[in-house]
Amino acid sequence: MNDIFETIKHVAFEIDNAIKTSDLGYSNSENSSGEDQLKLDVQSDIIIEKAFANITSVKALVSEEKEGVLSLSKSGKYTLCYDPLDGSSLVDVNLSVGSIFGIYEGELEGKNLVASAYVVYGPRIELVIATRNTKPMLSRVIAGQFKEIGEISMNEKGKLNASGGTQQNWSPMHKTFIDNLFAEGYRLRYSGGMVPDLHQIMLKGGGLFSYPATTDKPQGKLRQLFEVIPFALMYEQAGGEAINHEGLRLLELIPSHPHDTSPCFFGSKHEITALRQAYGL
Ligand code: AHM
Ligand code: MG
Repeated sequence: MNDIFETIKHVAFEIDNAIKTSDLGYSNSENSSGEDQLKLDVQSDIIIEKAFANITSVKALVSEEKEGVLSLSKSGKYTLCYDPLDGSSLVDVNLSVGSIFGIYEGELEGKNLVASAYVVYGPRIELVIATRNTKPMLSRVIAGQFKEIGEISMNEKGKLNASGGTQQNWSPMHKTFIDNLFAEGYRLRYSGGMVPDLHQIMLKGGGLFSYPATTDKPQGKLRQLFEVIPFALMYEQAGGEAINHEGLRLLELIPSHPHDTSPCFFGSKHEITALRQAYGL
């Protein structure tokens, strides 16, 4: 998989450059989830597609910005599912955004995710890679090259709380749970970009990130293959947990369509235990 990780490093520089220099307007198209695509979403998708076109270990690409599965190398072992520019609507206000990659071997379901990676485009470029038997490894660009900084481990209990979705549309159960966390002293952190928000919680030791089922989005917003499942591996390998609203490990999700979404909760062990109690799971 090293060829895949090296290619991700390469595209990270290109996407970072596009973020810093390109037109921030909308394209004339929508993605499969019915969202207007920014020119940057499309450009980032093309950067990744071109970079992986000749990587023989990759048999197919599935992108948040493409409708179906794009076949690549016949001899390839892995399918790369990715969100080329998550949180892209935050670029115009100059907040951090990211790219997320899930590497699957076999059918596209949680149990077949073998590794995941994400890039944070912020004041610095950072990359985190996790596999089934390694903790998430943080690298940071220093003097034009990615340099390994160290493994990420979460504490048993954290202090941060990030809960997405329109609050008006939360269930009373979710609202009570979140209110109780704040009453216990948790601090709000939510930028609206899952990559920097989940990254912050992991690096600051722990806490909880939720994107719950809401009345307007009963299946949540975040996509299983490119967002939810890759980050579930990160959290589990860092010593945390990642479950859905029914208590199922996100790494056990079986999407029936590449763009399926799922309510999702990522956190340290203490907060996920509290969530299970509050949700009666
Ligand atoms: P995107 O893939 O269209 O950029 O949307 C994903 C983003 C996540 O980064 C973030 O956690 C969530 O959408 C924010 O949604 P909301 O504003 O509903 O809380
Ligand atoms: Mg996204």
